[in-house]
Amino acid sequence: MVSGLTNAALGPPDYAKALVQHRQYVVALESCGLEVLVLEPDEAFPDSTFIEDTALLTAHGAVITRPAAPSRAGETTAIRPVLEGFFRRIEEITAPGTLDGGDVMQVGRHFFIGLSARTNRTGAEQLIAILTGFGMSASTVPVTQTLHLKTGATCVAEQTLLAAGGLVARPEFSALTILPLADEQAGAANCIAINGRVLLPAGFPQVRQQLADQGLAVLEVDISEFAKLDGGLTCLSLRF
Ligand code: CIR
Repeated sequence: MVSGLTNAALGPPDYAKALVQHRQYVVALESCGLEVLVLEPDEAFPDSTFIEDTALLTAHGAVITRPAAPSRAGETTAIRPVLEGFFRRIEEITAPGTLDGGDVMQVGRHFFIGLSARTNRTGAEQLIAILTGFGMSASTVPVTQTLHLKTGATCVAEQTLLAAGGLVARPEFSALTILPLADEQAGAANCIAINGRVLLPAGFPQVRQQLADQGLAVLEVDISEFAKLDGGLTCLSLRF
């Protein structure tokens, strides 16, 4: 993973520290009541720890994505057999569509799909058609300031987003409650809401308070080594 893609000028990750943080992340998920299946490392793909980008898992079926970064293109091959153990219905994004799972944000029964440097309109349209076929709905949101949609906004409670930068005032989110982040706290936008708790990246005490003020139970998880590769909390797992 030390050879993973990055735009962050934070230096290379410390691999030993990353392994410890990954174990702590798994423990945090388990403490929220989840059962966690940890896959074998895939040394051929340095970014494969960011497994969220390879698939979208829904209550009605799974979708294998088509990651845009050339070095990540083969990651989905190893995911299919794993998903086959859990899902009867598995759809797939196909060329020329590209889509990274980090661009897909579920809010209730609706999915927002970020149009980003990684997810193109064709990929988004394919996903909208698939989700509509699953009996769910989806729509697009432009993403210009962050790698993925969920780098800048995540759903932390029912119909409620924690959002940063240009995503705070997007008209697509006008029906939702937005908890805005100050610019210097933007790194906290990628949270995971699980079973009544919110996993928050460590190091953002103000945001911790902001979430606590909403009555949310917060659990901090340090993922500093993954942030060096532009990764956040959601990227490290597929949750269903
Ligand atoms: C990449 O550039 O693809 C990885 N270094 C980071 C992926 C982060 N994934 C995510 O936000 N879902």
